[in-house]
Amino acid sequence: MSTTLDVSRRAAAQAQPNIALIKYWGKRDLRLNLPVVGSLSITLDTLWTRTEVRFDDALSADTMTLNGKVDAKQLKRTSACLDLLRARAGVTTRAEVISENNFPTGAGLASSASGFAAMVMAGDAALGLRLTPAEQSVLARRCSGSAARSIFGGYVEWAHGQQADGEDSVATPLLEAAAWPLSVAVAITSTAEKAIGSTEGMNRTADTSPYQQAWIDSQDADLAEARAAIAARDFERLADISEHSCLKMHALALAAKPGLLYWNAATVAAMHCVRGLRAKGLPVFFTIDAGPQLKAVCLPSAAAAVAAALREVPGVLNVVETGLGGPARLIPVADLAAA
Ligand code: 2P0
Repeated sequence: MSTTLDVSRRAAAQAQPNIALIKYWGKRDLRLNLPVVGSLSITLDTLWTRTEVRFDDALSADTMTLNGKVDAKQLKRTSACLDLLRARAGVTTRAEVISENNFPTGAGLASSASGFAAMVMAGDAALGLRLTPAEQSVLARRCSGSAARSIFGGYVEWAHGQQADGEDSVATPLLEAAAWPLSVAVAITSTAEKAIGSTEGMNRTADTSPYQQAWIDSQDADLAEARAAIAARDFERLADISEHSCLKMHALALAAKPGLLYWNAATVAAMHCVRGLRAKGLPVFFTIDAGPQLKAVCLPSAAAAVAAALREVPGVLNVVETGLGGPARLIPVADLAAA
């Protein structure tokens, strides 16, 4: 087995964050990063991570640069992800990783989803592994759970899986973005990095929340309901089940000890704003992840009114409008330098 590469190899990829409508929260295997529940998401369009991976035998250690700054904090997880790629290739060559996000990192905007999906795709190409998208999804899952979903575009389901080795806990695309193009308005209420990361939050929840088993037991019905709503392009049905899953996940986490409170005052005000718009007949619902941003999902006909209303909510700093996007993809290495 070769432990070095003959030449310096590099590739770049772009992936977009995804937003879960039926949430992932909880791990059944920490090492393999297997979830206690399946989840279902939409991949976004105009928010992205672009990542270049360059394997070079001259390097003595991996390096990670995020948005132009050396990022020591992300290096451990980056190296762990690169180790999975190196193991597949049978090499020990270290890599330089250069990554750019066009949105705030670590603030509940799913930067780890797009980040690790892009890294796996670029690393795969740089090493010439020729993985299938499903294999990329499995590797991305091990780096960050939600990254499994960002390999694909549109509507995506990440399966809980049955196998002990986790190889069937993989995302699959349900429907292309163009088949039911929804709009998303992200209300940014803070750009600070969250105090408690998702992994820590999930583990605390599993250890201390009295609702953990109820969460697990009710997930399959929620997934079936969301799948049916998407198949029927039934917005009201998708809205109801998505808000339910979001509020249930937060109720579960709020009941941990100590309770996990990811919302700020503006998040709650924005929830009331969206509920008010919906009561007036606008096709819109909210979802919120492990951070204070609110994502309003709506039919494109309502997008301008939803964004305008959220901009008026006290404490909302900015509203980013986007549609649904496609899968992760390779990009020319030069694109990153131009970003
Ligand atoms: C989700 N979240 O389904 C849920 C809802 C946040 C709330 O996936 O520990 O960064 O890397 O597997 O994927 C965020 O968790 O967690 C997340 P790890 P990840 O989108």
